[in-house]
Amino acid sequence: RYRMALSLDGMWQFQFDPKSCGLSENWKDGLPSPISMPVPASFSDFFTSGPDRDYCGDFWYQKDFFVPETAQSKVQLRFGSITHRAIVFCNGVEVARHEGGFLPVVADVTDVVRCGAVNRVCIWVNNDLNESTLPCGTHNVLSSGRKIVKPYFDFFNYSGIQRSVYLVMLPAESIQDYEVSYTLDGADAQVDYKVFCEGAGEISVQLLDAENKLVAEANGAEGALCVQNAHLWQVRNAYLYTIVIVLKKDGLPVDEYRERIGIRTVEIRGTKILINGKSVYLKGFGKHEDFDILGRGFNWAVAKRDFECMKWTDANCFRTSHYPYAEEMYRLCDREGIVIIDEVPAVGIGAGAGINPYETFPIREHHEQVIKDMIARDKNHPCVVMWSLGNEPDTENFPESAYEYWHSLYELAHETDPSDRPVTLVCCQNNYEKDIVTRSMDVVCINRYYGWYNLSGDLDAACYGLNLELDFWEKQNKPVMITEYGADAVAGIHECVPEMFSEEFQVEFYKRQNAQFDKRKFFIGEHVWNFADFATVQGCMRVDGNKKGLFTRERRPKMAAHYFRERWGEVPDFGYKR
Ligand code: BDP
Repeated sequence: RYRMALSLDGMWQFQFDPKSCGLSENWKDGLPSPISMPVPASFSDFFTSGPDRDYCGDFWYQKDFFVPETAQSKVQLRFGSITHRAIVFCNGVEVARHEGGFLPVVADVTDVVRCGAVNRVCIWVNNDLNESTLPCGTHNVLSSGRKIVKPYFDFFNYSGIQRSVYLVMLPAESIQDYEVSYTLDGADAQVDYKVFCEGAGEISVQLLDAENKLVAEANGAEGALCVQNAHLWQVRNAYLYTIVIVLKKDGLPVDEYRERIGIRTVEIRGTKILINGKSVYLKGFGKHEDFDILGRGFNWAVAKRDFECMKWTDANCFRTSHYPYAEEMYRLCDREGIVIIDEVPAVGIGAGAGINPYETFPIREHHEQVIKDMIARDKNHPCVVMWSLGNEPDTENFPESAYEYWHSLYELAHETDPSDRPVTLVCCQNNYEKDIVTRSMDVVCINRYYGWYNLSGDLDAACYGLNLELDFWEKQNKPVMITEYGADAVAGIHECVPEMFSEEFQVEFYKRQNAQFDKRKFFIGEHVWNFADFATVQGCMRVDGNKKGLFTRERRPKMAAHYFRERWGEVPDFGYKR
């Protein structure tokens, strides 16, 4: 009633800027010779030439849009993300600058837009990687002058405007943000809230149940809503309330904001993770935002298919490896009762060969900012049960520096989250005895490739090595889960004797290792690597991308998907290994 959002998705204008002359030549006013480009989508896979598909450097987007005469007092452009960095110009005026490709960019354009007229947004974007960016990487320059990006990570460096864009219109005095946290008391629950507004006024808050019946209300910017006989948000059995926040001035409403929330608690106790006081076993996947043609572009149809595939396997959880995903995914998880481990794009922190990344990579400040921004965006989603500070950094070569770096981030995440969820860091196949960071997290998350990258093909030796390691973790008295394990399988390759790359080997790999996990009471979850096959840079280890998916890139099940469907069908969400 008081605010409005208009979608600007669709065809935009686009142009590469290989000489980086766009800023000095004022492309902010209009691109000299643009082509059309769909938004949201990664630009890469539309192109039929290698240099275009693999383009690394500056590029621009442009769109003309109409702002209604009736626009509210405040006008914003909101991008779900722009990968990896951007400067946004509206009608030729710079309105936002942003570093990092996986969280929203909001530009206040109130002072530069013309209402009842056509306006123009032009965006300088850059997708290069270095050791001060997250994710980390570098580039080589070919003799032709063309740059080739070298990611320190195993996914294609898709970029562009990969999520939806909105023109947002708000009243002069508006609700900016809110936060909630929960305590359970027998059958009842208390929802503590805080509302943040721009401009003064009275605030009232209501909680409606799923039938839109009022169950609790309170007044003030801070307070508590008491819910009798609360319906809890449970894993794979979500119940959502609606929080309605109204801002009033002189007794009259000037803004209203509604959002679905779920009442649930998350807590670590001993070697268990408890949701609503009950120990949960996390079954699911490391995923990617990745699909044919779209690259990393958000698409509702792909998201729908992914959820159907996840539910079909009886999964209850995924990790947003290796960056925060589009917000739409979190809303779907809230609704489906699927749990998320939410990860920042801190991947590739390690230079090997005696170089201490914590002294040489200038990333700390940006890393802290991304953690704060991710928590700010996702804090109210019931589906998010844990924050992941990063994936597979170097934790063994400079253990003290690593501890100092990661532990300060661990504390930052705890301080930032109003409901103080568990915090983790996902560690790689390393010298786990030397690594003192991983064991200091709330949950130990390990990525292990016994039988694939090491002890390749030898599943007896793989199980032996895995058990040696599990004995070590057992002594740490922490909850432990595997956040990645897997074997590449090229769909359609079958063998009588399971050999690497066949579908039979992939099944055997998982069966053997799962049998080891099942014997360990402190083991709280298994995340297959990966949900689906995905695009990577080319290389001698990759046949048309990474083939560790349980599903193919077009989301057809491999044999291992059928195997997990059977297994997870028998592993309950709650109370497993009590
Ligand atoms: C792990 C990485 C993941 C890779 C995977 C693999 O965390 O991003 O895709 O290995 O090699 O180390 O398949």
